[in-house]
Amino acid sequence: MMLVTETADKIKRMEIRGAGRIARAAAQALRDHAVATGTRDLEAFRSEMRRAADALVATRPTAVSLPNAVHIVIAGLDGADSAEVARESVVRRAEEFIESSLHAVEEIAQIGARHISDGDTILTHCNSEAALACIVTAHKAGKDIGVFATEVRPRNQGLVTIRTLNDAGIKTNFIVDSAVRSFMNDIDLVIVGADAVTVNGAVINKIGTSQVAQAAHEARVNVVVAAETYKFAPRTIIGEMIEIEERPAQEVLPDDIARTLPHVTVRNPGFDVTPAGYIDMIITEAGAIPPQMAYVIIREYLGWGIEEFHKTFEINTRHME
Ligand code: RI2
Repeated sequence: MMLVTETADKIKRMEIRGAGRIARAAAQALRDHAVATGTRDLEAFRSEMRRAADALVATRPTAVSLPNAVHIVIAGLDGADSAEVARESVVRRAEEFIESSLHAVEEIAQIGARHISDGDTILTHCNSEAALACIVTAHKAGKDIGVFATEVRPRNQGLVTIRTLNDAGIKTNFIVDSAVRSFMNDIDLVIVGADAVTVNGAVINKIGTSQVAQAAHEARVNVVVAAETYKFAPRTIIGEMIEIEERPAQEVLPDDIARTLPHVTVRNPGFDVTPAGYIDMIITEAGAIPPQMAYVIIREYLGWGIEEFHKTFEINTRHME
């Protein structure tokens, strides 16, 4: 479990962060763990892999890319008839997932770049490799673009974003989160990433995204979300809600100050929900879709329909009788 514990710790501490990156890191950790787990006993191998899967999924609750990736990687465990077959399946599925994830970001970049016109000023919030890939690809295609990037309190992911934009040679304005509305009239397009997309097309992304989208809506600026299909949340089909991670208070207010303010409670949700009505389109590797088509992605691309959940329903119904 050493490798898995290490990766899990890095994800928890946000040393590895970003919904796509944590999904690939989890797949890689499962792959390496499968190789390192030498047992020839099928049951022992299965339970070892399931323990590893649980440890990875438990690190951060919101980005659904993480459980989706883990689910994809260990999906062959049940059908395997030997530890060797199970091991091969984990290794193959993990490698395929990582490759397809990287490929998906490239596809999204191509599609997203077409939505950016010469002369556009784009606003992005937080640090999304999928959103940035669209912007950088448009720039590389010779389009003259400028970007407004937010600071992203409290973890300052905006610093990572402006480094990438700067290194690509893109003219960038760095603003505090609360300046978004002041500059919205200068913006042609908002592009953000996603940690999860629910069946009704709502997008869960870094805290502040919904304010950005609301300001854009008011100013009639289109909001585009760049999200790989594995960021769509299958369990929202059965009414499950996405858990919004609440992070430590110390990220917002240092302990020595907090101690002097006994009546003050810090609230630090990491994410918020932007309703489908504020989103013009979601760009996936399967093409650009209106947010209302989220169910089609969950069904056709992730392979989850309501049938997958029938077992859950049967158990619940029996329980109610
Ligand atoms: P990509 C990040 O979460 C941000 O909310 C970002 O918008 C989203 O994941 C998607 O990122 P965090 O890990 O997968 O910074 O597009 O909390 O890189």
